Amino acid sequence: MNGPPEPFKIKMIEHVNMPDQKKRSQVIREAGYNTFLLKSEDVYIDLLTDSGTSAMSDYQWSGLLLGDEAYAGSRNFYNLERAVQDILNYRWIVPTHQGRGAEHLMYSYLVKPGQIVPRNMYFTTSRLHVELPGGKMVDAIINEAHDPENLHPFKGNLDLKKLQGYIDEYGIDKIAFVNVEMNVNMAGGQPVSMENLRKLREFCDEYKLKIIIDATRSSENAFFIRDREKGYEDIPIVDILREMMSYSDGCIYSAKKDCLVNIGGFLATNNEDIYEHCRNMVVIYEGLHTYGGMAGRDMEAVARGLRESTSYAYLKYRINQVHYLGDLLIKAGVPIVRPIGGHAVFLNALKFLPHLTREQWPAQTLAATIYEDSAVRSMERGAVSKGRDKETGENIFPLLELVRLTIPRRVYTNTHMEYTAESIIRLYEKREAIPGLKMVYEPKYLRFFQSRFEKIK
Ligand code: P61
Repeated sequence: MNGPPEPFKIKMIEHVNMPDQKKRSQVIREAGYNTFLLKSEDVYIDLLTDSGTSAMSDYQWSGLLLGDEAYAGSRNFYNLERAVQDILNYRWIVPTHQGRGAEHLMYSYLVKPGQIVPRNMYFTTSRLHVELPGGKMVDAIINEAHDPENLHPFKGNLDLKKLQGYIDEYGIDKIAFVNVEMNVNMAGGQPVSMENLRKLREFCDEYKLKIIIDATRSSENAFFIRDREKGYEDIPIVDILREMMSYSDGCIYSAKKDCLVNIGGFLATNNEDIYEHCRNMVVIYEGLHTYGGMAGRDMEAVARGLRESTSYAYLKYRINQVHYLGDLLIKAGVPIVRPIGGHAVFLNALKFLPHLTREQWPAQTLAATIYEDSAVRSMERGAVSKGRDKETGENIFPLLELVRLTIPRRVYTNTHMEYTAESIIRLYEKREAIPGLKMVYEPKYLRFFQSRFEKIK
């Protein structure tokens, strides 16, 4: 057997289409070779993202019927507040419509013009919400994270020497706070160790620096701590999560991932000033502080999903499925980021398509080609996502030029994983014949969502 069997059974299914080769070639061309611009109905297996794409449980669905849609003081808000207090160990919570709503409130309060925010590795929306109030996000992850083949078990760790370097270079007053993402998305879904968090807290205490966690994939990070870190083998996931968060001053959370819901988010903190400010600002941008842009029923689903996400049996099955796909590709020699991460398998496009130049957008090309081959949708995570240098306007070409095959939670079977692997292996065998792309349209913000490309003849 390929790992633990599913700790659930399937109660309802959704039909999907398999467009033929002619249709696939036509629609990907019409989408400007950008998988974000494809219609969902033209996709057979959707590995674009694990965000908002999970299958909810019957416990969550039944919670929807218990939505208290009062404008103020909904019962479901208090259920969510209790879940966050129980599991994440924070006293105060401010709900938001999704993760970036929480980033906006938290980061616009904490960042002053000219300040920098060291973070293990950038995420697109996080960086933008640091830049909009005049800040700059800088990379503070260990060097191993930039090497797709390095097998460090906690490639999400922060490098305290890099942090010290930023303090020496910019001065302590210029550091807004330290930002730590759990199971670092852009690094390949790589976890942060408890030891690293503990040492980071000691370091930041010396300088009176705040630590804000991006806890979006913290349950999956907690799983890796239990699996890989000495002393945590038998500790319940909830206790691991509570300890992780205890080293921080607050968190932002996109509930669309680990909380197994289609929409929602929040920020949470033990810092009264942060809470006061964000509770006030949420009414301008999101909605009243007891719903923050979510319906009562959405908050109930988040509260229940957050509790479900701490089941060890569920997390083991979940991460095992991601590893199942990754292992099929490794066995066939396909270059992927290792160790395999928590939410996705990342293809190393620079090694997959070494005949393309960086300006021919290897990861964008590979994502489009996979769709054309098999109607499997993936996502570029390389230079198109990274964007341009704010000062020089030049394209930045990061070391990691990746295609993300992101596995929605509880949605696909291992046969879907096999179908996906077969397509990628087939393409790898004829990789020299794959032509690159040129960019023909580029929007100003978060260009990867809407940019358009043409095939180079
Ligand atoms: C994703 F292509 N992630 O991975 P929101 N922090 C972190 C995230 O992963 C995250 C957010 C904050 C998405 C959706 C997405 O460039 C992209 O609830 C670690 O999406 O607002 C979201 O949370 C923001 C895809 C976002 C992208 C931006 O697929």
